[in-house]
Parts: sequence; structure tokens; C-alpha cells
Amino acid sequence: MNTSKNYAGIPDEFAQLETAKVVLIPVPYDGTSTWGKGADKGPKAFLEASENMELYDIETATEVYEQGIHLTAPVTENSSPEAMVNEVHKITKDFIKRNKFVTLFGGEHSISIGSIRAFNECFDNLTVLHIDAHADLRESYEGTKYNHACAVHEASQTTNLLQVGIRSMDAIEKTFMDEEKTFFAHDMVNDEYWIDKVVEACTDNVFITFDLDVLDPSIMPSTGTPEPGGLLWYETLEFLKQVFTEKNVVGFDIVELCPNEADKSSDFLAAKLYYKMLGYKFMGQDADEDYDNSYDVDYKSNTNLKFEDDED
Ligand SMILES: [Mn+2]
Repeated sequence: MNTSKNYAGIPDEFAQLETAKVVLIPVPYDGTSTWGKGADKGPKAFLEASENMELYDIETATEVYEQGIHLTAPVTENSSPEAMVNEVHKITKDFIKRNKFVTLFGGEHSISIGSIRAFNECFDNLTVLHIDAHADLRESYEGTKYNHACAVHEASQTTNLLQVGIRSMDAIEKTFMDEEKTFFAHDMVNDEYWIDKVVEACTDNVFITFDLDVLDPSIMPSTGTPEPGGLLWYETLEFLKQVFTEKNVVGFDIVELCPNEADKSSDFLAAKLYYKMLGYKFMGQDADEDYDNSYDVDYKSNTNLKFEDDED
């Protein structure tokens, strides 16, 4: 993977680690996927599509790359699922502590175990907004708790986990599912207020983990396990914009792009989605304004504790 280039081909002055507000960590990992292989190729396809994207966003009237976006070396640790998760955790936490807005691009969904753990250790009362076709709540799968099918099990125990767009799961996952905090695709389609309900259920600090298979396969065929009945483009953007506007989104990851030579549009969708999310994050903020990611230096997390609903 060529990482000598800048994200989206932006000028060097906007790509330096020292001055960039945003850090982008590619994690080309595909160690545990079960069906459609190829999520390890996701970051490369995403970066190539990003280079061919126009960098002025019409909706927000911004060129958000001017906030500075630093592309890191990819995380290539793959000696075991656990080693990969530990490496993602470490690098994510390092950049949070350097006051960056940290974003990651996968790779399969197991990378999020590491990123979520890092954010949960750095931000109080964290909501993990899990946007996905699949519940991913298994405690372990095929001999490891770091399987992509377990992506948010830990988050279900340690954070305010909200699951949105779910339309495929195993019965065993009900054990760990909080139905009050689960927004099933078949309910959302008949509920014009689902966005408000999700946003209302968020605490102030929100980490978004976005599995591209939450999108309808008609607009996102290039993913490992496509499921019918997913979100479409504009409702997804409306939803994300509302979350970014009303909450303190502390970081996000996008996972499960599984590129297919015959379908370039999925790569472009992923590129545009990433850029739109940054646009929403920095809407109304001048590029020369200082950035404070609100990392809580005094916050000592205990990730063994169940998230307390009633603490404010
Ligand atoms: Mn999924």
C-alpha cells in the first residue's frame, strides 16, 4: 500500500501531522472475515477514490481538507486478531492524546474493538453509535473474541451502545442486546422520527463506527456480507449531520469496504461518506481556529464497569 502520498492528494501544507486537526489511520486487516474476503483492500480503494473526488462540499460550502488531514502509515499488525486490536488501540489512543480528531478506515469490523476501547478510555460517558446491518454482539466467534462478529460486544458492556440499521443477527446475540437501544431496519422504515430518537438516546460524547453494509446493497454492493433493506444515501447524510450538529462526535471509523473491480461506485461512496463526515464535524469552524478534541486528561476509565445510564 502506497502511503507516501497525502490523503486525497491534498497539498503538503494541509497534510502535516503537527498542524493537521484530523488523523486518518488505515487498517487493511481481513484476518477473520467469514464470507466475502477482501476488506484488506478497502483502504487502498478508498484512498484512490478520494484522490479523484472534488474537495469542495456543496452542502456545507466548505473545503474541509483545509483543517488539515494527516494520513498515517497503515496498521499492518496481523500476527493474531488480538495483536491487531492491541495495535489499533495503542495508535488510536496516542493520537487522541495528541489532540487530534482520530478517524480510521478498515479493514473488517474487528478493528473497531481497538478503536472503541481507546475512545472509551479517553472520553467520559461515551456513546458508541454502531451503524451496521449486523448486531456484531457475539462474545466470541471461531475461537476468538476479536472476530468481526464480536465487534461491539465489549462496547455493549462498557459504553452506551446504540445500534442502528440492524437487520441480521443470531438468536444468541439477544442475550447481549438492549432492545431499547436497538433500531432495527424494519422499524426505521416505518418511523419518520427514528433519527430524532437515536440522537436523543446519545450521550454528549459519541464515537461512530460505520459498517458500510448498513447501506442498501443497491448503493453499496462492495461489502463482505450485503443485506437487503439498507439505508440510502440522503437519509444517511441527514442522520449523520444531525448527530454531528447536536453531539460532540469524538471520532469515527468506517469499515468493511470490500472492493470489486466491476464496481467502482462503492469506493467513491466510501470516499465521499468519509469526507462528508469530516465536513459535518468542522462545519462552522475556521481552518485557523485551534482545535480541542476535549480529551479528558483526568478521566480514569474502568472499562470493566458497565455503563451507568443514570449518570449524567
Ligand atoms: Mn456488518
